[in-house]
Parts: sequence; structure tokens; C-alpha cells
Amino acid sequence: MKEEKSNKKIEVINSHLVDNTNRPLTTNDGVHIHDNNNTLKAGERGPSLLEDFIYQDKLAHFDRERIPERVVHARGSGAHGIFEATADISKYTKAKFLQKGTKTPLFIRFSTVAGFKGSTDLARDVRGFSVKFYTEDGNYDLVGNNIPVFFIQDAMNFPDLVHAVKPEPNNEMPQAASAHDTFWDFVSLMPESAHMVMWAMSDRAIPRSLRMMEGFGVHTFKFVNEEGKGTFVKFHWKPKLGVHSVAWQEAQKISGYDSDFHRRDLWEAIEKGNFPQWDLGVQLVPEEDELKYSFDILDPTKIIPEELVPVQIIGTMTLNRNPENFFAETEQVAFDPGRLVPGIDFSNDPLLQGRVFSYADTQNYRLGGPNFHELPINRPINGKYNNQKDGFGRQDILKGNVSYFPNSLGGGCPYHAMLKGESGFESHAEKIDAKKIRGRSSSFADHFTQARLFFQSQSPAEQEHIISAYSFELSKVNSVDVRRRELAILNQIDQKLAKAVGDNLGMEPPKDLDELTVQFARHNHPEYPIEPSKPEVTVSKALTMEVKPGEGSIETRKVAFLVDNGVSKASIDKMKTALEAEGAEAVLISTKVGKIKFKEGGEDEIQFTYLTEASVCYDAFYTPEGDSVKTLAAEPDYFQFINEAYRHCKAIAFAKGAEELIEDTLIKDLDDGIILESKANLTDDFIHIMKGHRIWEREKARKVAV
Ligand code: HDE
Repeated sequence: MKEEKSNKKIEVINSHLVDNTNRPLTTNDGVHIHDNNNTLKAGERGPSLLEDFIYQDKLAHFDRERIPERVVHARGSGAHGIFEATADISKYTKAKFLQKGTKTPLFIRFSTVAGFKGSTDLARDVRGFSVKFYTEDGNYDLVGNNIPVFFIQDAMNFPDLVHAVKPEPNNEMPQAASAHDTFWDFVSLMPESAHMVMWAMSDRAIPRSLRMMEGFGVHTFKFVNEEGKGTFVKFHWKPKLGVHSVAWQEAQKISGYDSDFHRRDLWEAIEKGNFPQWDLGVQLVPEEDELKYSFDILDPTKIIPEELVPVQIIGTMTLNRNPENFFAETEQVAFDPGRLVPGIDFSNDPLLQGRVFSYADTQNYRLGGPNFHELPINRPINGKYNNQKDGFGRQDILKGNVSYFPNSLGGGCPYHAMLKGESGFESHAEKIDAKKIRGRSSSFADHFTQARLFFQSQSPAEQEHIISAYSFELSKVNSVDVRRRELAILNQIDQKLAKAVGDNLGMEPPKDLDELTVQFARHNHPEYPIEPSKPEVTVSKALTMEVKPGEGSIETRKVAFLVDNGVSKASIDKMKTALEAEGAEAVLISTKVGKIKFKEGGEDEIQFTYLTEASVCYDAFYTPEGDSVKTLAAEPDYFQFINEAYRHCKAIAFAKGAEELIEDTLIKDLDDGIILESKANLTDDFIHIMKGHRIWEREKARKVAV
């Protein structure tokens, strides 16, 4: 029965699949086309004729093949999957898809925020993390990000934030980048953005893979149980592969070599059967504890530290199927955090409340009208039955003469669930007794304590990366006033951070916040700055991505084997077998595609070359021994691979007979990440170091300029 439900979405999609195999070409009206090369003309050299309906049919469709891209999150990649609930949380929520053992089909769309649809995957940016659950109670969308907080507290500021981060309106530059004046002008006037900006300047904003990101619901939501009791809840997605990022210089290079890097990585992992998985976790706060903390749980610029409220795992998501068609599925999927299923409700977070309006409004525009729910990717698996009809692109055909409620002519159908004793969505009966105001709670006025918590919870290398990111971005800002204003904010967060960034900008961090910043903050809090409450937690381990050698997983990591004719098969196999046992992938790279011959005889197919591949797209490097070493010694691209790998702090291994190549690289110090077969256990040590992701300490040496 459960399997049946989870297959329903596949059925919905399959019933719309078109297979052109063995079909003659037709017009959109099904008329066979005799000639698809020539327009209808008056004579061989004459003008085209208006009556050429075959040409018109083709071009009229083509002319309308683009729809407005999402105003934010335009660049995205999607996948199908399944969610399985694994814990009994019926005490807190009656949501059917969260009841232990229930399997629910889903569609996910990851995205960047600022860039256009065709922009690079590796922009420094927040990543969208949207999941549409096709539950037996209707669709539920958890539309989150890979960063657990947001830039602003109230939805009213959202268009301004987006205008500020998007390319500047006069010259439409820069693309997919926050490193420009208008973004920093805005955030330096909005101290509430300080926490999120800190995350955005951290390596979280340049993930190694979409499969290696956490996801967060960001807002506090509410669970509602059968008795109507509410519990506050925050959602977390924890990736099974761990949380990992690339280095900024590497991200910039990947953008050039393969701007589809994340999309390709996700697609290929699923094609290869390496199905990405995340655990879904929840932090639960009883209603009675709503006001218990030093921060307001309704403020979307705050996290609830995991040390205060632990994350409980309640299920697992597995992505197991690539879309058949990007446009029909990933582009047309319509997410909306403003639609709920029984058992989940909104909290009064003012940002969430604002989102409740915006998404359906966006879809109505972007997808051309009110029938976007009927697109196969958006259809609920339990069907939709109501009296709506008409509108652009209507597909369902409502039978009979009744399209109103109440009715008797249609037998009273579709009927009110309550009339037959069935349940439907009921909003949580929260008591509200208040005056209307346009304003903000003073409990939202502490803007720096959690930004400090984040910075202080980072490893030394992560802190260095944050300093570099602020320095990079603010150096790209032309306005010295804006730079100074942001430095003043940093100084409120952490003086060491402000001083380091200030040094790179040739500026002394101002002691106090800029007058303009204070003036704007006083629009919301007349007494600003307000003395913050003492935080419960000053360091949170959950906020760092640091992983020590031997600790992490190398599953699905790509290891470049740098080879050429005459390479030793035994030397390849030794490493390949060890890596594959850990779930990593060996990729042979050589000077040409086609065959290479092994030293021992026999040959193998080469698909990847130094011309088509880039060092920055691989996780670790191995040079096997053999006659290939002589060829590699004269191959500049080989050294480019190794030098960049060294610069980007990756593990590099050399088989015994290949160690001489190191002489001509830029490797100066033989740190733990350089594994020489003559001095180490080649495979074990290599894997051990790879499990630590990177040897970030190497950056301190800063000796390699590639
Ligand atoms: Fe969105 N957001 N957003 N947002 N958002 C959109 O909807 C909006 C916010 C997020 O993969 C738009 O379909 C407002 C927070 C994701 O298709 C739009 C506010 C979070 C996606 C919109 C926010 C998000 C969107 C643009 C402030 C993290 C991509 C196209 C109140 C929790 C969904 C669209 C996808 C997309 C509005 C703030 C996440 C314009 C008004 C906070 C992942 O409706």
C-alpha cells in the first residue's frame, strides 16, 4: 500500500511522458509533416507565403519558449526522491507523511539566489534547498536554504535586499556576485543582516557539492498534534556525506572550467546510483518555552544553538531519479511555503508571514496563470477536487453543470470534509489579542551576538577564509564610506575580525557604528543600540565544518589518476581498489582520449584529458608509476594539475617510481597531505588524509601562486 502511494507521483509524471520513437514528425495539431526544411514559397526564388501554417506553428511555439525566470533563485537543479519517516513523533504532529514508516515521493530543487538562470554554480551565494513532498494529504513544500538564518527580519525589506544584491541597474553588473557597492551599501545600513552576511562570507557559501550541504527551514514553524496542541519546530537537513566546501580561489576557477559543476555533480551521482541522502532533523520547543531564550525564536536572523535544543532525526530523504526534462520539471516546479498540510502550521515570524503571499503570486505570473497546479510536476498525488475551472492553460475537464458550493444538483460534491466526519486542514487555534502596528519587537534588536557566536565557532582556517572573503568583497566596493560602515559593524562583532579586514583595506575599524546605520536601525528600534541579553552559548560545534583526517567519508569523491602510455596497471589497481572500497571514484586522465597502453601489456580507454579536465574539479590526485612518468615530466599541464592541487590543500599521492616528478612541482614542504609511497603506507595514508577533506593549514605557507 505504501509503495503504491510512493509510485503515484511516478504514474502522474509517466502519464505525461512523450516518446518520439518510431513516430512521424507532426504539427501541434497532429498533422504529419512532409517537409521540415523548406518554407512554402511562391516559386523557387520567390517570397514566402502567409498560408504556411506548418512554419507558423513551429515558430509561434519557438517564440514563446521562455518563461520569466525566477526573480531570485533563477539558477537551479532538481531531482526526484523519496522521504521515509523513521521516528515516532505523533505526540507533536499529526502530519501523515511524518508518521513512522511512511514513504513519500518528493521533488527537490537546489538553487543559487542572485545569479541569472545561466549563471555559474560556484558563485559565493546562499543555496536554495526546496523540497516538495507529495503527501497523501496534499503537497507540502519545505522551501529552505543551506544557511539557517536570513538577511532581514521583515518581508517588507525583501525587494530592497534583492535589488541591492542583483546586478546594478545601470549596467547590469556584476553577475551572480555580492561583491559590489549596492549590496554592501544595503547591508551596512541594516545591522540585522550581520549574522547572515557572516555565513555568506564563510565557506558555506561555496559548497563542494549540493550533496554536501546542510539544509534549513530557517523560520520557526509549528507542529500541531491530533489534540490541536502546538509545538515550535525548526527543520534541519543533515547530509550523509558531511558538509564540505571548496576554496574561494578554486570556486572562481571552477566557474570558468565548468560553470555547471554542481548541476553535473548531482546529475552524475544519481545516474551512477550514488543516491544522495539527508537525514531530516527537528528542534522542538514547547509553546510554554517560547520566550525562554536570550533571542526571539520568531526572529529569522537567529538560530537555536544545537547545544540548547538538540536536533532529533525523524526521517531520511534519498534522491534517486533525475528529471526527464529540465523545463517541464525543474523549471516549472512551483514551490510555496504558504501552503500547508494538516499537522504543520506557520509561526508568527514576520518574514515567513510575508513569504506566505509572495510565492503563489510569483507562480501565477511566472507560469502564466492559476492552473500551474495542473502541471505534472506540481500535481498532488491525492487529486484535487473543487469548483475552480477556467483560466489560462486549464487542463482538467470538470464534468457536469455544477461548479459551486453549496450545491444539491451535484449531490453536494465535492463535499466539505467536516460534513462526513473527515478531517481537513485546520489552522492552529492560537490566541491573538493585539493592536495593529507597523513595527518590530524589541526582542529582535540584538544583531551581533549570534554573528559573534558563528565567527567564534569556526576553526582557525575557516576564520581566515571569512577574513579573506570580507576583504575580497569590500575591496571590490568603490565607496570608501560603505567599506568603513561595514567595518564598523564587524568591529561590533569581533575586533580581531574587524582589524584583520581593516588591515587588508588599509583602514582602522571605527569604534562605533556609523551614524547612518544607527539612524536606520532606529526606524525599527527607537532606542537602538539596545544592550543584548547574555547568550546561553558562546561556541557551537555544530557551526563549524571542520573535519579531521580520518574522520569524514570519501564516498563519491573523485580522484584524478594522472597517467599516460606505459603506466603501470599494477600501480593503478593498487590505489583504485583501495579507493573504490571506500566508495571513491578513480578517474584516469591523460594527454589524449582513446586508448593507453599499460607497461604490463593490455590497454584501457581514456575519456578525460588534461585539455578537458581541470585540477580544481577533483578532490585528490595520484600519480602511478611506469614509463608514463617520462612523458608527464615534459607535460606542463600535469604540473598545473599538481600545483593547483597543492595550492588548494588537497591530498596528493605519488607511487614510488613517480616521486621524482615532485622536483619540478611547486611543492616545497612535504606536509601530511603529500603521500610518497617510499615513506608511507600509500593507500591507507592517502585515504586517511582525504577523509579530512583538505589540509587547510597548508594555506598559511602561501608559497604557491597558481
Ligand atoms: Fe524566497 N522567494 N522569499 N526565501 N525562496 C522565491 O519564489 C520571498 C526567503 C527561497 O526552487 C520566489 O518561485 C520573499 C527565505 C527558495 O523554486 C519568490 C521572502 C528563504 C526559493 C520569493 C523570501 C527563501 C525562493 C522567487 C521574504 C529561506 C526557490 C521565485 C519574505 C527559508 C524556490 C519563486 C525554487 C524563491 C519570495 C525569503 C528560500 C519571489 C518575499 C527566508 C529556496 O516568491
